[in-house]
Amino acid sequence: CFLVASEVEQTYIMIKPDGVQRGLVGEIISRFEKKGFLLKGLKLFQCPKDLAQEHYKDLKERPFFPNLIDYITSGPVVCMAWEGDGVVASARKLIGATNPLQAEPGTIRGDLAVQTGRNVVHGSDSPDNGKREIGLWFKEGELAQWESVQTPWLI
Ligand code: FUP
Repeated sequence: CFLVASEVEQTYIMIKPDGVQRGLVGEIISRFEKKGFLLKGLKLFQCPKDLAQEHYKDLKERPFFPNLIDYITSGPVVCMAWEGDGVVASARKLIGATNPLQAEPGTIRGDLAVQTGRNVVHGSDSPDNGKREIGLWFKEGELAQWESVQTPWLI
């Protein structure tokens, strides 16, 4: 008999060039670590134009698309894969609304950003897109095969 391990949910989180330039990398990573998700992939990366276009292909017809591509490729980004139950929706909550002026205080965008076009961080919007985006941004072998060593609960 074959046991198929149930797939753990993963999301693609990216600190955008403004987050890197403003020295917010540690602060942003911290929020996901403290929440308790598992870090599976992490790298600083200069995104080529074609990858940015593929990543945001659903927004291709939008008027802000060329600016979005220029922004994402304007400097290095921090690519991350995070894992855990419900990580996709939870990460979106931690990140906050697309427009930082509408993002709640306590969220990353609510605390750290002002402009939609400089909203410091990306998070996948569904588990399927999580898989798609991790596949786009990471190569085979770049994700760590590890489980966090946590102290077991006392009860
Ligand atoms: P989000 O899922 O919150 O990242 O938001 P979207 O996928 O709708 O948008 C992706 C990125 O496009 C945003 F992070 C910033 C940019 N954008 C604009 O520049 N103007 C807009 O009106 C909407 C989005």
